[in-house]
Amino acid sequence: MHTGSLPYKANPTLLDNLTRLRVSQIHTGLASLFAIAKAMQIECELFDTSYIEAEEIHKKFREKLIQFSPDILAITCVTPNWNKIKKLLKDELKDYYDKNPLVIVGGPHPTAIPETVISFPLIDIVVIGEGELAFSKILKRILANEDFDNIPGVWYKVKSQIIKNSPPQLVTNLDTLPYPDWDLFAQSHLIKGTLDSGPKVGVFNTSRGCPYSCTYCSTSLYRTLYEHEKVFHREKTPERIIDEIEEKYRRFQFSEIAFLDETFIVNLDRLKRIGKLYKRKINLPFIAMTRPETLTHESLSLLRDMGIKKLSIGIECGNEEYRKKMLNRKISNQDLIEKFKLIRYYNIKTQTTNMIGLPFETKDMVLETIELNKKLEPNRIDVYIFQPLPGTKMFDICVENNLFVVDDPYDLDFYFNKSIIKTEVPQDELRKLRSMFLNLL
Ligand code: B12
Ligand code: SF4
Repeated sequence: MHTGSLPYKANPTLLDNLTRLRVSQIHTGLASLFAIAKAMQIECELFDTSYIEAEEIHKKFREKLIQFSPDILAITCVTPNWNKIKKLLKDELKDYYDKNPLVIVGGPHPTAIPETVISFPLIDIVVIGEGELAFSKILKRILANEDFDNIPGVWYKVKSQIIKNSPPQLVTNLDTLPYPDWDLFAQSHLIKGTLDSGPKVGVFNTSRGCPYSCTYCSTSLYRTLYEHEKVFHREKTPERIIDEIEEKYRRFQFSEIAFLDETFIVNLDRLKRIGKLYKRKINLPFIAMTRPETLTHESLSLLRDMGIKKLSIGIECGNEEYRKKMLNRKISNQDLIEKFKLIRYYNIKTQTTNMIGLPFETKDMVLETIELNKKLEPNRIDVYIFQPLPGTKMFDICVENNLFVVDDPYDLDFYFNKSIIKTEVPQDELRKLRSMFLNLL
């Protein structure tokens, strides 16, 4: 085993998106982990593939390994990056890097299928779920030259034996988290759009644990994972949120804010309290995501008074029955139309997110989604071709019904441009239908 026995120089390299994303944001999960590592005086560098051409990634990674010579590689992994990460580790660690670093992988993909991820020979540790508590303990153990037993949410290898510790623990009080550390990210992550001169956007999480359970989303997996915890949805206090934004504003002077919470409005009382402080102390335009159910005169007037620019709202499918039964989203089309009217009344822009190519979805149903978007009159429409995410109910439905048309169900297209399941509507037609959405604008 090479864990716990090496003389660690304690240099975790945090490896970001392994796909080139022209318009990407600071990864708030990694920023939180950087803060933890740095507080322990651990020297960190980021290998960030956001602005690297796909064919250059391996070469640049090799250069980074030589230049930084890390003892630990800490990797974040979403499902579409899994195969790329495996290839990178296999090609570059085995042949070009003789140091045998400790490889730790966390994020949504290992959280969904830890068994598969830890079984990959070059991976030593998998962190399931929220990473702060586990990562901090792992680093302490490394520094003390101890092994990783009894760290909740951590699976690790001793020789080839896999040790599975107890389920992960949630950070119950989010105010105890360190302020995210943005220093290792290129400043271009703050720039909105593809032009270097675009407005600067600061990204923040104010809560964790979406209270809903859509069948295609990883939230239901997370909820099951944390069944033993008393509270799943947690919120930072308004004071902490404002302080965090102010601290970052002093350093980075962004002109807009994007709140990354899955559902920004859960607790109206909290929104009121945030609203007051936000207006007085921050007063920057912002965007947020929320569930349509949460939109009322009261919540919308609060958001407007805070200076909201745009709300992003999931529609997903225009067929009411499919949306309710298959996606577990129970709002009616008529209510959606009313909600969007109400948003317009408050002069707030909207963006809808939609999926097409869902299991058993017919062409008529896709046309219903287009029709509904037409009625909602959003300012921006995002449409993704559905791909099942591991650990979700929809993934199980695809397995049960033998819908996968690929050998590897984790080989997802990063941009959700193609389907990997048997769809009622042929792929070419799906792409044509997709462009019909954009013609609505
Ligand atoms: C906002 C958001 C985005 C934003 C911003 C992401 C960002 N900059 O952080 C944008 C729009 C850019 C985005 C893009 C994508 N997203 Co997104 N996103 C989200 C959302 C709603 C919140 C993310 C967030 O802020 N979380 C809070 C932070 C603090 O948590 P975190 O990043 O997960 O990190 C924690 C843990 O995962 C863990 N961890 C993560 N990495 C590591 C690494 C190590 C070593 C350790 C120890 C721990 C660890 O510790 C962190 C701290 O607790 C989530 C839903 C969710 N519930 O998470 C989906 C979610 C993460 N996204 C998802 C997807 C699929 C994507 C895209 C692939 C889609 C696309 N092609 O556009 C890309 C991938 C981008 C990338 N490389 O990460 C899926 C991932 C599912 C999966 N199985 O992979 C999720 C879960 C939503 C879903 N559909 O279920 N996303
Ligand atoms: S509301 Fe959004 S984040 Fe919450 S379960 Fe549904 S899709 Fe996931």
